[in-house]
Amino acid sequence: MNDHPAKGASDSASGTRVLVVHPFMKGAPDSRDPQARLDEAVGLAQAIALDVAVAEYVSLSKYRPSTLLGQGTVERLKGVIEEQEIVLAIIDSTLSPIQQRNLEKAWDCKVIDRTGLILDIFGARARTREGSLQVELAALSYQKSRLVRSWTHLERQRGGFGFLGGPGETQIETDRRLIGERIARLKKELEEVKRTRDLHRKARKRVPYPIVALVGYTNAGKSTLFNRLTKSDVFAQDLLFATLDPTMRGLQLPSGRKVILSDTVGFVSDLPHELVAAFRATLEEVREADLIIHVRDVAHPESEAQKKDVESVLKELDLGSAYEQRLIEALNKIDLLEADEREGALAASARPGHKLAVSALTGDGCALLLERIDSMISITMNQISVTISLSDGASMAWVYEHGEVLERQDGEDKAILKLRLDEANLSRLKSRLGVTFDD
Ligand SMILES: Nc1nc2c(ncn2[C@@H]2O[C@H](COP(=O)(O)OP(=O)(O)O)[C@@H](O)[C@H]2O)c(=O)[nH]1
Ligand SMILES: [Mg+2]
Repeated sequence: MNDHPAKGASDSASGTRVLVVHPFMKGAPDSRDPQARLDEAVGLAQAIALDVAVAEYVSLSKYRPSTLLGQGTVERLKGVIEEQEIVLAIIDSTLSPIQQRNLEKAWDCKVIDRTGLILDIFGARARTREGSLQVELAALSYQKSRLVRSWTHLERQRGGFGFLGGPGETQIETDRRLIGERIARLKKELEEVKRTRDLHRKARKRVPYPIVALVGYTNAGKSTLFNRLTKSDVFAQDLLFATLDPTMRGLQLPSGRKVILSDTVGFVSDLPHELVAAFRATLEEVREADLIIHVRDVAHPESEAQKKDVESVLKELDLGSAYEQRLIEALNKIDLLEADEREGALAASARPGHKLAVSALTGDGCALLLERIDSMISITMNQISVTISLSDGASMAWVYEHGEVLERQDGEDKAILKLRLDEANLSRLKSRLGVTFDD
């Protein structure tokens, strides 16, 4: 069980010292690479500035109801926790409330599971009202389910008295009722926020610069790329809100055009289903982005599956038709590829298109990426509104073929369309008869 040494990690961060454990079933049918899983969990912990002192994966030969981990492992880790002055242990799995409590007792430190950790991250990162509400809702539902599941145990512990509740009511029931009420209130508020969402979005759209959002899996290298691209940029330091929100920074492109770069919360594999809504809400900002950079770890064993996950979520975010026109796929970590694979990737990115090979670590390909962002932003900036007669089928078809239709309002005999066009097509459209440009 202890055949892989505990990995010492950064001691530079001043945050809470944590232990990260990724337990996996020995010989489970779909057992994926445990090291990759562990790396992801460590990445998640670092996302909220926890100081990962020790990280290891542990194979389980059987499921142990009391502590999940085997007794030998629990004892061995107790030594590690004491020696390393760990104050928080993260178990990258689902713990029952009883397992959580037993581990806390055995180790004399706080213990959280994967859902708890992800909830914390979402809570720290939610930027919109809708995002915060969704996260709070998920957190309360999580808490409530824990109360339900620990019911018998706690009731016995309390001796069955219910001092605080009504007649015959136990504390747990009171807690559940309070949480239930809070959940109902949150749901109502959430409805309201969703209803007025579009109004807010329009108001916020007045940010004077286009927004470029980095999306992708945790550990794909989003933050590294974010730092690399904005590192020596004076505009980044100039922006007032750069200091207020560390996940947004200004960036001046080679042409001199200024944009805001936004580092979003990362995707995680096997996201607990009760967190899906909260996760989507934290991605709300991506809907406002003028350009999306999908950062991929091409050296990851599950790179293709991750790509599909990200794409299917993006599709559901209601980003408008043909959002792919506003997307760049950054094939990151090419420094980890074999030389010939790397050459192939770099050659591919020299061709015009939406794929670009980079290494956020070495800086390879980053200059080209900035240029590509520049040229794509100049395309996405041409947002226009035109009126086309409904009988002019040819113009209508042309617009759909060459542009991205963002909005369409059909009248009696005319339609008003809001669309994005690149420079060349814009001038072509201007020479078409029967198309009127609004304002
Ligand atoms: N070898 C290599 N490692 C990278 C590269 N980009 C990021 N990393 C490493 O991958 C890990 C996760 O990076 P991070 O930027 O935190 O990923 P994020 O979760 O997407 O923000 C860190 O250990 C980085 O040092 C790269 O281009 N090459
Ligand atoms: Mg990050």
